[in-house]
Amino acid sequence: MINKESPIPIYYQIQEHIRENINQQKWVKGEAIPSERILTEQFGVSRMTIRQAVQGLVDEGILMRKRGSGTFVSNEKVEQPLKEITSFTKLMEQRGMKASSKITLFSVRKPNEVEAEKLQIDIEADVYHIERIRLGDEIPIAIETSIVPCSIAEGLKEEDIQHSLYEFIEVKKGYQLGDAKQSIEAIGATERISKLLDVPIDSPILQIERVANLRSGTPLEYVRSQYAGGRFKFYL
Ligand code: 16G
Repeated sequence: MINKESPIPIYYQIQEHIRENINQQKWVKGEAIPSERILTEQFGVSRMTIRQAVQGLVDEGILMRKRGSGTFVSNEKVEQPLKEITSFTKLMEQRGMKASSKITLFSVRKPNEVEAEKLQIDIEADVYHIERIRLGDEIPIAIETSIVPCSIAEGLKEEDIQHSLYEFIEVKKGYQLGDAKQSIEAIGATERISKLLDVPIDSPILQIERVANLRSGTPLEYVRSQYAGGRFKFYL
């Protein structure tokens, strides 16, 4: 299978084989690929070469590592429509994926000037500061930092944001969601983003900033998020 005399680097030849296996659906999307040991035997090359080949495809987003359970063929990207406000939990459920969150910060504090202006609240009013890593089928997809006025989400608990913030707002507080203003820009993964989303440093990230309003027009949330560019896309 591998031509060691060829000027084409061996790791590259292996990557071509792997791509072909995926295109021909011998290796199925969402399923684990054979272990390094098996690939080493199959291709008759060193483990180092297999690692180099696999890492390149992971960096491209074609393969994906799941901590503790191996390397998988990536699924399609998660798509989010931009014409309506969709909760992350609902978006995942619609796609038959399991949504989960790791809460990295949950506190009540005073807003800074930008936050107070975006949320149209007094600088002395309290806000919830929520930072979550959002996962789909255990794969980290986004880091979300939401600032929400306490006057709207009073009584919000950790278990609520563990599940769905928007469900709390709609079901427990009885509000209806309205519209939002949102910007999307490209950045490279910083060291922190790279750690939290489990992507290489400098890999493409979609950075979102938005203010979401209740149906009444009152601002509900000022959110800044970083989405792994290889796992997510927006459409309109
Ligand atoms: C989406 C929203 C985010 C909101 C979250 C609530 C975008 C870009 N972001 O991720 O602003 O906080 O949903 O999700 O649409 P939850 O109801 O699952 O907590």
